[in-house]
Parts: sequence; C-alpha cells; structure tokens
Amino acid sequence: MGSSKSLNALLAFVLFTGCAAAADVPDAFLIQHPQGRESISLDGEWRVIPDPYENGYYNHRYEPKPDGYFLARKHTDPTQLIEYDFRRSQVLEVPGDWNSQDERYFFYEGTMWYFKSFEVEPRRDRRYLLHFGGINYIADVWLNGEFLGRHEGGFTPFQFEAGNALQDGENVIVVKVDNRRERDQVPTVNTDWWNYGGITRSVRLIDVPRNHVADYRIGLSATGAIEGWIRVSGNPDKTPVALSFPGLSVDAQLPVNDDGLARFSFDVDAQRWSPTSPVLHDVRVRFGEDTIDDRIGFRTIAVRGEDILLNGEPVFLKGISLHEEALSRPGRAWSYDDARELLQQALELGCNFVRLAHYPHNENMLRAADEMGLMVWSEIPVYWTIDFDSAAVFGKARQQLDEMVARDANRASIILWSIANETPQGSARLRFLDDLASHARRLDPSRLITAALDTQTADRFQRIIEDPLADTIDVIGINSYCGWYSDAPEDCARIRWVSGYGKPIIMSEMGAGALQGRHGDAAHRWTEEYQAQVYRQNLAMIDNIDALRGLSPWILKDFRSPRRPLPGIQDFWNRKGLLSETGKRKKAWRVLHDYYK
Ligand code: GCB
Repeated sequence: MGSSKSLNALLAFVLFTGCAAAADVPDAFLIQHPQGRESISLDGEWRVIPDPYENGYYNHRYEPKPDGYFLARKHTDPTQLIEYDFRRSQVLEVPGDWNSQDERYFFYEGTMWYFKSFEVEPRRDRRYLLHFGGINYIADVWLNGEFLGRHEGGFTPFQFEAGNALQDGENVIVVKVDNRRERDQVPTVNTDWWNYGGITRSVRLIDVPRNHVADYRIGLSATGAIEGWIRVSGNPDKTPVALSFPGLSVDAQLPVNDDGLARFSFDVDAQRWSPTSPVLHDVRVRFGEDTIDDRIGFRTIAVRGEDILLNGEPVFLKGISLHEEALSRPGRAWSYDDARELLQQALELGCNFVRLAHYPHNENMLRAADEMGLMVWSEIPVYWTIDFDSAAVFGKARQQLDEMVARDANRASIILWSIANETPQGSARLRFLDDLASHARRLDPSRLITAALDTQTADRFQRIIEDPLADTIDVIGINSYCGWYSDAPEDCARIRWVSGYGKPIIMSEMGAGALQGRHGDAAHRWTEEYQAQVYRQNLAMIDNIDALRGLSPWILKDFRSPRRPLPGIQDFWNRKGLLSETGKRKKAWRVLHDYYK
C-alpha cells in the first residue's frame, strides 16, 4: 500500500492515523536496537588532541596531507619527526562533551581528534559495525588508518562497516570531530543552546552474524492490529524470520521476500500503552543465528477535529520542554540514569508529556519515556533561520529526520515528530517544510506531525494564529512569551487566541527567566516571584484557547546558552528553568505542578 495513497484515504475520513505496515520501508542504513546486540563497548577513556587549525589534516598549503593524525603513527625511532603522539595526549571520557570536561574547552569550537585502541579477534563468519550514537557535528572516522566515512549531524546515530580494516589483535580508531558552526548546517550558526562538541553518545563495535536482523518496525495499526515489517541482511537460503510476542501467545514464521523484507499483521488483543499504564510487551525476532529481544508498547495516536486521541480517547498533554543536559553533573546527558533522573522530574511535576527540544535526544531518553509513561514530542534542529533556499540544507534536515525515525519509530512514547521551531515565514521555507512533512509521513504514517510556530498577528489583547505551515501539520505548536519578551504579565490573562485551522494546539513554549534563590517584587525581572507570576497569568491565558490540547512550557531546568551573558544572573545559563541547573525548584515549579494536579 503506497503511503501517500493510504494517507489521503484516511484523511478523507477526517480521522488521521496510520499504521506501521503502510510506511515506506527505508533502506537498512542503521541497525535497529544497537544496545541489544553483541558488541564491544568503546566507551571510556579516549585520547584527544585539540586542533583549531586542522593541522592534523591539512598541510601548510591547506591541502589534505596523506600522513595526517588519522594514521596515529607510533614513535619508534628517535630520528623521526612526528609532532603529535596520541598515546601521550590528554584523556577525555566518551560519551561526553569536551566543553564540560576541561575548562579550556568551555567555549571551544573546532576540530578535536579522538583516538582509542582496542583488542578484538574478528571471526570470519561475523560482520562488524562501528556504531556511534552521536557526534557533534561532523565526524570523519578511520580504522587502522583506513577511512571509513564521514557523518554530518550532531544528534543522530550512524554506523560504518568495519570490513577488512578490522585486524586481529590491536586496532586503532581515530575520529576527527568538528563542531564549527556553519551557515549551511542544521542547525545553523544561531541557536539558544550550547554547542557541545565531541563524541557525546556511546560507541560500539557491534558484531552480528553474516545473516542477521537489520531493522524492524513493530506497531499498532489504526484498527488495532500489530503490524509492521522486519528487514534481514544476507539471506541466501530464503530462511523465514521468526517473530514472537511471548506474553501474547504469538509465535510466527514469516516468509522473507527477495528484498529481505517480511511483513506481518496479527489481530491480537494487546494491552495498550498509555501514561497511566505504560505496558511494554516482550518481542523476540529470530533469524538464523541472530536473536534480538526488545520491549515495545502498542498504542494509537490520532487527531479528530481539535482533539488528540490516544488509543481512541481524547488526551490533554501536560508537558514540559527539556534540553539534553544532565541534572547531576554539567554537560550533555547521555546515560540511562541521566534519562531517568530528568524524566523523573517531569513526572514529579505532574507531566504525562515531554517536548525533547530542539534535536533528537539520546536513545535512552526514549526508552526511559516508554517505561515511565511519558508521551514525547521529538524534534529535528530545523531551528530559527536555517538556509531554506538550499537543496543541500534540505538534504541535511531530511537525513536527520530519516535517522531519528529509523532509530526511534518503535518507541510508543513518541506521538509527535516535530519538523521545525520558530522558522520565519516565506515561500522557500514553506516548500522546505511541506516537503519535510510529506517525507515524515511517508516514513511513518503512524504518528502526528507538528512544528512550533512563533508567528501570530498581535493586537493588544488578541493573537491570531496565521501561518500557512499550520495547514500542513497535524498539531499546531505555538511558542509565546507573554510577560517576558512581550506584554506585561498582568495583561496575559486578557489575551484571546484565534485559530481558523480547526486543529489541536499545543502551547509548545511559554516562560520567563528567574535566578533560583533570588526573591523580590513580582514586578522585578529575574526573581522567582516574577517567573511565578508569568506562569499564573499564562496559565489563565491558555485556559481561554478553545483548541488547546496541551502545553510544554519552557523549560524544566536552566540550561547553558552562549547568548545569555548577564553577570551574576545568567552567567551563560538560560534561566527559564523551573529548576536551577542543579535541580533546585523555583516558585513557578509549584504553580505549574498545582495546575497539572
Ligand atoms: C524560544 C526558543 C528557545 C529559546 C527560548 C528563549 O522561543 O524556541 O530555543 O531558548 O525561546 O529562552 O528565548
């Protein structure tokens, strides 16, 4: 079934929903469930060399040199001239951003070379994939001096086949990481978050049988069937693939077609996933010698008029936005414990929903959200004024969307794919985002598409939502800072919102800055009282929006931002958190908590 055809048919019934089986099946460019595979972890200590002039790559004529740092040469004889030595260089932890590990790199943007050696005895009957959870922003990877490839994009996984570059015994991997901001990137040069550089997520050498399960998509169709597909790699004997749900008494042998694809659909009555009952079902996929175990939740998500329906029932999204920054230490969050700690704060606030801003967070966040019962808005960093006229930039945005969906489409918690945040209106932008939305629907018709808009026609006490992108998306996100960037806080409650789109609206951002522990008059900026007042007034305002079906105020916790230098208050933190950077609650936390309860 062609996805656009199915989409049109469903739209004709007004109810928009979809099913995993109808999705375009992507080429297997990413292995599904890397942490469930046999692998050697390459996390831990790596040696690094900062290289702001890219001297390890270019010669003095700025030409690539054949004997760059990627050869990781050893000093074997005192007559040699080798002006670097990884084996005696500084150590940084991986996963980890460099900015928080050494204060010399706090503001550093540029190239950092990473080096690690490891031992392996490769078996000829296995395939080895070097898998990176995320590197910000461009990564060039060499194994034993052989170039494996380049990846661009700071928040999504990628892998390279190690192939013949992998040796018996000691192996050396070198990664050139470059986090310089450029106009033609996604995101572009201008963001309100820290440009953390480095190998920020786990690295694994995954070891799979030659014939193995590469990818799968398992979900619930609109009609309640468990549907999807499994893609295998290498299948000379046309072996069937086995799929079982032990708790549901399903154990099926599925024929695999010439493209390595097995499609399935089972009518079984599986208990649904929801925030109040986040049930995950054991899933086992077996193919030859390969066995993968996963845990997957089944739910539907749809829009009917101005309602969002979870499992067919209207749902209100009580949310909070968060950046991928750890609570208990500085820097990027990456571990399962980081994820649980952050999401626990959202639960204590009374949330059933989180907006993971403004880029795909690490996979642990999604797995933890599945387990803890939080619905998720997941987003690519098409943020502010990226270059909408550029086909190359479109390609980068689409690639990040592909990688995000490929990694996370089996996570029940994700209900919304967001394709943009506060992008400026114009024809190039509209074309770009329309194409991106169509692409997202082809990849995954089982979820809703959203974007955070900031364009509202303003009258003193009226806001009219007017943006042609609202015609395209399923759920309208609105970012509005009444009482902070505009209007006096006490005016917010009088503002009326008008939308002619007949679609659900989420207040995807609202908020104000406060330094935790700073108290005073509610009219004084940066006090907890001011922030609490802004929350009270905004909550009164949104109660007047007829189509409002959720909110994700800005933001759970103070986060690092180079745009926020005010001494004694910001010190390079965006202070709009309900929690300080170390997790201390501000007064506004209680205001939102009481609203949700
Ligand atoms: C916004 C952006 C968000 C910023 C926030 C702010 O509208 O979407 O990334 O951090 O405002 O604090 O200004």
